Amino acid sequence: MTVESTAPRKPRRSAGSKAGSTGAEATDATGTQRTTRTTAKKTTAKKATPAKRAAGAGKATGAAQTAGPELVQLLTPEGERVKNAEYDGYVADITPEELRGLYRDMVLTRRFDAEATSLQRQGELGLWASLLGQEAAQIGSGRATREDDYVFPTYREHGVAWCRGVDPTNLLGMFRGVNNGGWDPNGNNFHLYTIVIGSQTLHATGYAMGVAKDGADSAVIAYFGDGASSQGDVAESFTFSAVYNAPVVFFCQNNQWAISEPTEKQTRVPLYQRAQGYGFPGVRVDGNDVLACLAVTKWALERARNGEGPTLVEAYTYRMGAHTTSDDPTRYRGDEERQSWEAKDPILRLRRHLESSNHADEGFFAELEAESEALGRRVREAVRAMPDPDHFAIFENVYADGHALVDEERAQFAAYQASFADVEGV
Ligand SMILES: Cc1ncc(C[n+]2csc(CCOP(=O)(O)OP(=O)(O)O)c2C)c(N)n1
Ligand SMILES: [Mg+2]
Repeated sequence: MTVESTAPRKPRRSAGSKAGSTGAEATDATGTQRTTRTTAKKTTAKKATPAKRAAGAGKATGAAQTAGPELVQLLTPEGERVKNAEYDGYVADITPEELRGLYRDMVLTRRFDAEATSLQRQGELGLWASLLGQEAAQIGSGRATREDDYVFPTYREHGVAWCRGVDPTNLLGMFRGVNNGGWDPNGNNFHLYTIVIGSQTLHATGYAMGVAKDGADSAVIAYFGDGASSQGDVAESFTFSAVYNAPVVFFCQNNQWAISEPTEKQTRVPLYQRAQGYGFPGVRVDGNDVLACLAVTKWALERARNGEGPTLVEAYTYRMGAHTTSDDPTRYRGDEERQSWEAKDPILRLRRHLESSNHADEGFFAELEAESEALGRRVREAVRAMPDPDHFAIFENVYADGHALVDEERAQFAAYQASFADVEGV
């Protein structure tokens, strides 16, 4: 059984109940209980090198990545299509052309993301949060949404933005520091990036409650991370969406890390199981399997549209790169962990499937490569051409009708600017 229903069930062995265990226990993706941090450290410490010890619990997070009874998977890492009675129906009519489309989405998103990372290194952006490794989770779920659905992202949802039709160059303005957002959220029903961790789940819940009151049959989807799951905002969103039966999907990308904190420090149980306590279903999907992410998100959105309320989807994936360009992951995790996830690369897996099913030929891949190059060029040129904002623009969108404090701050800033008037060359 993959879906956590709200029906009463046999109690699970409670976390940390095993005699003599000093650490919490959680069920991993293989469906077996694993002992987290404290005991994991003890058992691995013997052979661990200093670097491995520094990675600490990270070793445990990297260990449990094979498909198990809890993980919904439709494509194996080798690209083999596996049957799933519950979710096959949601992708049963997918055409080879659509499969190629998903592949193209992932390749172009990765290319855009790599370009943005390079642009940050070249000083063109102040910061970048890479989605490397999370392409399937984002493209699968993003392509499951309908035009009239509304999406509330974090700051890493570049693939979802792509699916919503937001021009990728628009994502870069905020990271360059030339605007406060970069796109009209209502243009594509894709809210602005949200940096305050977890807060967008509340925005999404409130919005979804409004959708229900309007009697619309659209749905709302909120993206957040494993670390965000510890935020009070997320807990409140779960409570409110449940009791108001709001048409919202909570899409948690469990990329195993919240900056330097491993997921197992956020929770004693797999994250998807949290939903049960709030009275709605939770499901864990292979976040590196674009087809499974598409199917599971379609199912969850359908529930929302049918008036069945919220769903929690935990996309089990991995952040292949640094948290942001300001982060150095070698300080808290080892290479082996990344290598184990490289073998499950979301793009490679779909490519293997396309090739073994004869759904794509060399010409397709070559054309896509050329398209990627062109996208990279377009993004570079667009960023370099972004004009600096008017220095006073920052004061314009704080309040609709002006505010005394903002007026005061504007005046202070004007005086500060004026103080440079006699400095040569300024
Ligand atoms: C309320 C709040 N607390 C702390 C931070 C600093 N912060 C930025 S990203 C981050 C980690 C988030 O991890 P996760 O939710 O797993 O998302 P990921 O970055 O892995 O996608 C933290 C703590 C913040 N932006 N907002
Ligand atoms: Mg995370």
